[in-house]
Amino acid sequence: MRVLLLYPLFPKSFWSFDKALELIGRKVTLPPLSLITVAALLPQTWEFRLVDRNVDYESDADWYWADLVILSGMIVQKEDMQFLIEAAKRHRKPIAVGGPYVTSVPEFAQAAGADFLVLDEGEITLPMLVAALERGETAGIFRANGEKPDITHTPVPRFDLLNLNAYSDMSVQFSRGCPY
Ligand code: B12
Repeated sequence: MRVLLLYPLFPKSFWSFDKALELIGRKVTLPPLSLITVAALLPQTWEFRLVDRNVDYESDADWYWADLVILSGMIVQKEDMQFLIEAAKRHRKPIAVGGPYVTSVPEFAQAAGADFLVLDEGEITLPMLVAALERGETAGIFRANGEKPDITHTPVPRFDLLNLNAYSDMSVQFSRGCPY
């Protein structure tokens, strides 16, 4: 399975730090830790390409290469998420979406035409996606139903998929969940 992981554009804001980043020759502050974690959780016999659209754009060859497209994102990225879901449909590629925004507002991704909604925490719901794909299913909604993963079992994210020189900082995950 060839998986194209796409991280949608952030609008310019305080958090983009674009002028400061220009001074140090970097494009973005932090990498998409979600997508490199998702890549580590999927079967490692699969092939992955990651495009952070805040760094570079995917090519026609990337779309052609992919068997499955995977998106993540926050509420501020919803405009580009919508664009990418529609682009996947135009390219006739199955698209699975997850992460904070679609977990909060799944109807957004459904209305945009996403095939698989893989919600909540990927440690629990990604195996459901893999099983559905193995059964030949072409759509589905997967939820963790309140179950929480033990992140000490989460594999090391696939940092090798990133263009490390594009970022001013790196992130690591050391805890999960807010008690409130
Ligand atoms: C790091 C971070 C940032 C970084 C972003 C770095 C980056 N490139 O991603 C910075 C500091 C820039 C940032 C800024 C903002 N952030 Co922020 N941020 C976080 C934070 C603290 C951690 C995210 C993270 O990397 N977690 C570790 C990874 C591994 O976890 P994850 O992303 O959740 O992924 C897991 C699951 O969600 C799931 N998953 C995720 N994607 C996918 C995709 C698929 C297909 C599947 C199956 C599963 C899956 O599986 C993963 C493993 O379990 C979260 C809060 C939190 N503790 O989660 C908020 C959070 C994501 N941010 C949030 C917000 C609102 C913002 C801001 C808009 C705040 C503001 N008002 O300005 C800004 C926007 C930035 C901008 N440029 O405009 C919200 C998003 C809410 C929403 N529903 O969309 C969160 C959830 C905080 C909150 N509770 O409000 N943020």
